[in-house]
Amino acid sequence: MADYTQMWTDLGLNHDNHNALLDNLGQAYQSIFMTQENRPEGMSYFDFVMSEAHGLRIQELREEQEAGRKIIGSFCVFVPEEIILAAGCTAVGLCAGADFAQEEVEKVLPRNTCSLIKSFFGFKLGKVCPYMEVSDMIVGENTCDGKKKSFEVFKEMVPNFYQMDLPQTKTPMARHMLKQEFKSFVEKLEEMTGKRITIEDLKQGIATVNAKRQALRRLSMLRAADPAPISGLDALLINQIAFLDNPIRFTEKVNAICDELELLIKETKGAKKAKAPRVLISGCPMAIPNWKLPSIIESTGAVIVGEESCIGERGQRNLTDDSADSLEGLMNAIVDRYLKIDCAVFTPNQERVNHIKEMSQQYNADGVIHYGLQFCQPYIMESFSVEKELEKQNISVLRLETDYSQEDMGQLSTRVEAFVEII
Ligand code: BJ8
Repeated sequence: MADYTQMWTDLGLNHDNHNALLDNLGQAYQSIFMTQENRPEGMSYFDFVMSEAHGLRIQELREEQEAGRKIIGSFCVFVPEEIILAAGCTAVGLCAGADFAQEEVEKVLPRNTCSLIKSFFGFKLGKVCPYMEVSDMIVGENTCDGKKKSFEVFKEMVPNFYQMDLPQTKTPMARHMLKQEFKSFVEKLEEMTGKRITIEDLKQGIATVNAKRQALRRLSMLRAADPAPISGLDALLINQIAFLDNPIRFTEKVNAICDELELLIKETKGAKKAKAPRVLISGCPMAIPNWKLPSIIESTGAVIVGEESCIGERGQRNLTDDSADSLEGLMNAIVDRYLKIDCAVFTPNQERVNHIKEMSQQYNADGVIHYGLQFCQPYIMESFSVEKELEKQNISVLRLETDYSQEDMGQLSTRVEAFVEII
């Protein structure tokens, strides 16, 4: 890796903390990803992106800034990338997948807050996330109570914070509200950039994001093969990188690895053995670098064949209709697309259970592991009805609750091994 010390200093990172984080991450990556057998060659690009996630990619973002682009950081798939690109800005997902500076975090947040929220506070307080520090604006969205109340504290720490309100139902009134919110977001970006978004800009933004989602969808579908041509860990990594990388380059690389996977499928070559137990993961998002549960699952010899998650199919599966020829029409299409996201903060949320059933069938899963982050009420509450409905269809379910610590590794492994044996 080149020397990025000056860049990190300019961004105000804390060197000691940041070096400690990079060391830990590097070791975890080596032991989790680089020890896998039968990895597709196309993974070398994604390994490279990861190795340069705090280096070259940040340098690129700073070069974009120098050329006049604004960088918009966010925590949720409800923040529309189409609109950000149309405004001539770049979207990045912010770090929220590892514990950091927990003692400091617990001075400002209750202990029983989910790990994802504590994580982004820790990255801010420990000054270790270059994506957060390079962002010209950070968007926080009112989804669960944990996020929206924690943003009241978080916005005191970041000068450039923008709060987006979101509905919790899908009624016509809720749709109207989301549309108003997205319109306000357009106005905010136009004010920041001093430029009006045109129909062409929005069509281009939609085309870029649709192409990215189509490539990820293609990758998902290829995992239906037996043997699965790519491990769940590698597929998750690609989905995580979708939030960091340049979208056009990323799309090309995902399509390239899909070409390779198609050949592997023809030759019945897989990342795991044929007839390996096939697991679908469903639940809370696994933000980078949260690889704990997938690595436990795949170390049993099982293969993860899909993620019903925002970093996975829930976040990426629907395309935005780009056929309208007015800004109003395109905005309507964007609202319709985003209202299809079946996050557990919505009530009722039958679409999510239906989608889990669909995914289990489509990817020939032998069982579903429901992953809930401790203290995440929306997903943990919903996990009971998910389990009931899946069991009616004879789909085996294991409900797990965990956090980002390593303390429950032994207990989780025991439960996952027992589950994999029976499916
Ligand atoms: S659209 S899933 S990315 S909100 S884990 S912070 S829900 S207490 S992350 Fe999410 Fe958007 Fe929904 Fe997707 Fe709260 Fe639960 Fe924590 Fe969560």
